[in-house]
Amino acid sequence: MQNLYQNILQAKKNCQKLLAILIDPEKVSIEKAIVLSNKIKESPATHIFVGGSTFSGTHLDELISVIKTITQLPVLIFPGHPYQISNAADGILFLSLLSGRNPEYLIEHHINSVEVLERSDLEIIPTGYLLIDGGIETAVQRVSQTQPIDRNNMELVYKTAKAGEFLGKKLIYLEAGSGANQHVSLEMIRFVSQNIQIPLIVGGGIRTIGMIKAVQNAGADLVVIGTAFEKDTNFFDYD
Ligand code: 1GP
Repeated sequence: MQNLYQNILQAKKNCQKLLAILIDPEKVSIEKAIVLSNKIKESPATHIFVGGSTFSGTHLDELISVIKTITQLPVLIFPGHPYQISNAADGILFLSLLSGRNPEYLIEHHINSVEVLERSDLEIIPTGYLLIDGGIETAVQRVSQTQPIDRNNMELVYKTAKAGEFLGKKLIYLEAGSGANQHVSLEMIRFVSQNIQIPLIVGGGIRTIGMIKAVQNAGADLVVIGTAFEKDTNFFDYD
């Protein structure tokens, strides 16, 4: 069994930056997953994330199994609902939407996930998830019926992330939302990463290799890209 969290911590300790490619099961068929996985194998990705706020289909287990037959990379799911949990993955970012005040996304879905998680072999990684305004109304916002935090509100984002750390979250995830116009600002990433001890994930609206590097240099330990790679699987060839 892999020790996903320990590996993330170790990478942080060694200043090794991590990169996850997001596969949204809502948009990706099994056929497309095969193409994407083969491309991911040649890319610098260190993790594969599988998730999407609106997914309600039935091919999740198969999709993850296919990905895992093609790549050796760890697959982490980050479900917005208990029915988006798949035991075919290696681990789960067990998210609390700390930027919002909707009890369903703070505790209710978690309670409803207990039975399925107890039966699974997934490594469970408690994660504080903060939605930051990225200039568009995102699916997370719509589905969770919560508002993102203003992208300039450093203090609130920092205090929310820090409260998450005090609550025992093992990761903080700053999310501008898939397809965001603007990723989380470098200033905010710098401020949060300098003031928390746990690893920081940043995703949403990161569209170029230059942006990946800038976000990593600002302090993100793990960067997530979805749309840019999905639209152009040659994304990493332009380095
Ligand atoms: C993962 O939602 C992001 O955090 C993915 O965003 O699709 O904009 O890369 P993009």
